[in-house]
Amino acid sequence: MGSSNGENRPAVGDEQPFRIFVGYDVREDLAYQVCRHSILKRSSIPVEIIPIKQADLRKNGVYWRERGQTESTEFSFSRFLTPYLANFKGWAMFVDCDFLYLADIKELRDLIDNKFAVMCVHHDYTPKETTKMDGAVQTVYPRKNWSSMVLYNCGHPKNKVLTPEIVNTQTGAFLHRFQWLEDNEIGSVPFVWNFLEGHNKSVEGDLTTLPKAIHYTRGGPWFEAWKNCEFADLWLKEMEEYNKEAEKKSEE
Ligand SMILES: [Mn+2]
Repeated sequence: MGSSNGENRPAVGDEQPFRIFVGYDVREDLAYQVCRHSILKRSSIPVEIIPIKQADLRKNGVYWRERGQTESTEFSFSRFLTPYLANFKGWAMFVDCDFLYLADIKELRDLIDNKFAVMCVHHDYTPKETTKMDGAVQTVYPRKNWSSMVLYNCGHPKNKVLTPEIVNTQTGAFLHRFQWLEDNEIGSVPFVWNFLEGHNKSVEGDLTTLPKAIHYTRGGPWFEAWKNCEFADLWLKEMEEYNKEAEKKSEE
C-alpha cells in the first residue's frame, strides 16, 4: 500500500471502498456522469460513488429547508450532510458534480491526516475590489469555494454537529465557512485538487501546478454558454468515452 508510513493514516481497510458523495443537480446530470466516470476510470482503489439527490433526501425526511435565492445548485446545503450520510464513521469525500478528475483519487486519499476534522483546498479569494454595478454586488466571501471539495473526517467529534437539524436551519455563512470548526482543524490539500477553471493557473515547467481535478466553477461545456471554456476539450473527451460505454452497456 504505497509509501506512506505516518501513524496519522486513517484506519481504512483495503477492502472498504472510499466513499465519494457527489452533489447532484437534475440540470447537470451529464456533468455528474462524466465526473463519476473520470474518478472510476483512474482510481486504483475501490471507491463508492453516491450522488446527493435532494429529492431523495426530502423523501427520506433528512432535508426540508426551503430553497433560498442564493442557492445556485440543489446541493448548496445538502452537501453538509456528508458526515451524516456516512454514518459519522471513517473518512468520506464530498465533491461538486462540475469536477473532472485527471488523476488517481488514491493520491488524494493518501493525503488524509486524522488530526483534522476536514481537509480541502484553501483558496484565497481576497478581492482587489468589490465591483458594485447597478446595486449588483459581486459575491465575495471568506473561504469561497472551500466547501466544493471536502474530505470529511466523519468520525471526528466536532463533525457530530452536522445533523440534519443543523444543516436544515443554519446559515450559508456558518456552513460554507466551516464555522463549527477551529482554523487548525481544517487541513489543507494542494490547489491542484480543486483547480478553478478561469481562476487558477499552471506554472510552465512546474509539474506540481498541473491540475489533478478541474473545477468548472463558472459553468462547464455541458452548458452551451461554456462550451469553449478552458479545458473544455478534456471534459468533452471524457464525455465521449462515457457516452460510448453507456451505449455499449445498453446494447448488452
Ligand atoms: Mn462547482
